[in-house]
Amino acid sequence: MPLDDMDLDTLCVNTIRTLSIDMVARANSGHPGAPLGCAALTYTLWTRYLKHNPKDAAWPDRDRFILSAGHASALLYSLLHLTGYDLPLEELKNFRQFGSMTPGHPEADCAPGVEVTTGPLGQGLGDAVGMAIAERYLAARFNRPGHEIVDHYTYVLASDGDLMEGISHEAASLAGHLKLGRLIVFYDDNGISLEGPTREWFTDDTAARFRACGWHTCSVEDATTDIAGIARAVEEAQSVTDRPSLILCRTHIGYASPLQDTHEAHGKALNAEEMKATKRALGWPEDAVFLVPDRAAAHMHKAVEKGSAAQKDWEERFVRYAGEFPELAAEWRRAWAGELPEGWDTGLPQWTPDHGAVATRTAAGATLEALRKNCWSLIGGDADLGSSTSSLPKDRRSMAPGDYGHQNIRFGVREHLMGAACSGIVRHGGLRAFGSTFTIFSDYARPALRLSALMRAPVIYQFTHDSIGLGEDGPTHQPIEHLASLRSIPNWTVVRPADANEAREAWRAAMLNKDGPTAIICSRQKLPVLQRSRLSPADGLHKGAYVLSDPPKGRPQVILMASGSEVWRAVEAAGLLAKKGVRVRVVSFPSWELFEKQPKRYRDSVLLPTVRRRLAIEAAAPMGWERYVGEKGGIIGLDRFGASAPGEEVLDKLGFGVKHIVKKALALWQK
Ligand SMILES: Cc1ncc(C[n+]2csc(CCOP(=O)(O)OP(=O)(O)O)c2C)c(N)n1
Repeated sequence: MPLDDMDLDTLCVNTIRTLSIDMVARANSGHPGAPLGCAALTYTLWTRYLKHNPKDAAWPDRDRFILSAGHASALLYSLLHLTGYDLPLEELKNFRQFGSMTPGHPEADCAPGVEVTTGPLGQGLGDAVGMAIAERYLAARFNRPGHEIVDHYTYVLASDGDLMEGISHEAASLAGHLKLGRLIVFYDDNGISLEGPTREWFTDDTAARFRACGWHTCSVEDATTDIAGIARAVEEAQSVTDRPSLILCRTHIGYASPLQDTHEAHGKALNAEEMKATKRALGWPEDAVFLVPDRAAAHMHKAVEKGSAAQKDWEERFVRYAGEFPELAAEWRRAWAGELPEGWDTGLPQWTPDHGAVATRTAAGATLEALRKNCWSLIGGDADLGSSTSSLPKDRRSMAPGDYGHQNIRFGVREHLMGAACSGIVRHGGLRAFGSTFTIFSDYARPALRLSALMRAPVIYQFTHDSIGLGEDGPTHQPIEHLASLRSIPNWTVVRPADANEAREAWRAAMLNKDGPTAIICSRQKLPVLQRSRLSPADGLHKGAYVLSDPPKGRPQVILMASGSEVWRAVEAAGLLAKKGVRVRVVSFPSWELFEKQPKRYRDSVLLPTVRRRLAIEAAAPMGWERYVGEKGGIIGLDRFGASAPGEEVLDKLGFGVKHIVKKALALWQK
């Protein structure tokens, strides 16, 4: 059939299909199956329902589209190109090449319109829950009768793999509980995953599962081609406003190719013969490559006109809104410019030794309480440990189904989802997000933490119960390798405050970091508030490491450096060493990453290159401290798991007693 005779919808869908498989074939790598199967459903969504303006991918009230099945990236890139985003055909031809706008899996902002980084299955679904939460929170805060300034959907395309992953259970459960009616998920139910037919390992009744979690479900029998059926399902999902919706879409993976309905279609480029056969079956010229028929281009490009008009309408409505609510409008603009509200850090708590000993979790929590009051755009919560991590607001008011205008979110025992949702909230725009749990359970959020770093999403974590010092809960709850592990993630900032005042500064540093996630690592146990009239001020924390004290006279002979709960021990040890005639400098070292950002001159002024006798003290895996202590230095760390006993005793037994520190320092000094 000549292309001129092909009906317009089919022509457009086949353009998406063929572009996608051309990309994969050109790269000789990628995933042709899902784009062939899901082209019609995404085409229907993108051209009829998705509210977006390809010329302004950052328009705040756009619908969000999350490709949770990130391996189908060619599909997303084809849609972006065809609907008029700034993603030239040339970039489609450069699929999966170094420095292109079209990496193997979608990376946030690699091209305009790519909302989040996806690929590790299930993550996109978690991000989307965060986005839907952000939408409802902002709507509750800003919308006024007759002024629906925030009014958009979050759409997700999820695959079998997404729904097999554990995080999908967490996401379904919380989204259902919160009744996030503007979250609409398309499930690409093609019965095939990477290794073969899913009937051999995935036989859940997915619709029943989501319904049990409080979702609305509907299905499309032939989502490979039935555009009218897809449209009906979208409208049905949109009409259900009190529950999220799952649309089960029966599709054929690798549609029209010789590999249709087999797992070979999932992740292998079609060879030349298979490409020809597929194009023939689609009624396409079999030798055409990267062909975009004019009719298809013109039709899909209408998204620009439609989207610009929708955005213009929103902007006009916003002007009227700003006329009636100038203060809210000013707040809105500031937040969307990525700025914190004026006065965001005024009135933060201060501590003196007169307050007695204070756990850094308590101080961090008190700081958070003050920040939350100053800063409406900071939202987040805990994974069912808020009273232990001190992240609960005093009034205990939290987001609830239908009542979304509260800053605190009870994520429940769903750390992984909390991590992904926090990234989603931040990537939604207009908001900052935080999550809190025990440091040990950062493991449960690890895949999401890594992605937030990859996206440079400035999520803040308050991780507490930070070492063997937590005591009786024992080795299952005592983090050992977690500091090293978090520090090893590019773009992460780890801050482990030494006392209450450093905890406040840690929160300030986290709020000021717009470039990636920050973990504030806090103690369970109480720590003395350092005597700042004698020691340097706590705002030295912003430099990552700073001199806390120096010998009264003469050059230091030994440097003790420590983070968190070990700092006061280093200070005490320095006092005892002074009595033995050793001149000791004490360095509080809360953050390697902040320290590495300082000029060499500053770093040398703290670690004095000529003083080679340096001892690092940190109740965690020692890995990495070598770079700061040097060849002649030593480390008191942990190369074993902890033990269940009172915290001070465990610390003492495992080498963190002041006496042991003195002994090690003396040995270094005498070497
Ligand atoms: C967390 C995670 N585990 C494994 C993979 C590797 N992987 C990519 S796609 C896929 C499954 C493919 O099946 P499905 O999700 O149904 O996608 P389809 O075959 O329909 O394209 C797997 C295991 C991954 N991307 N993420």
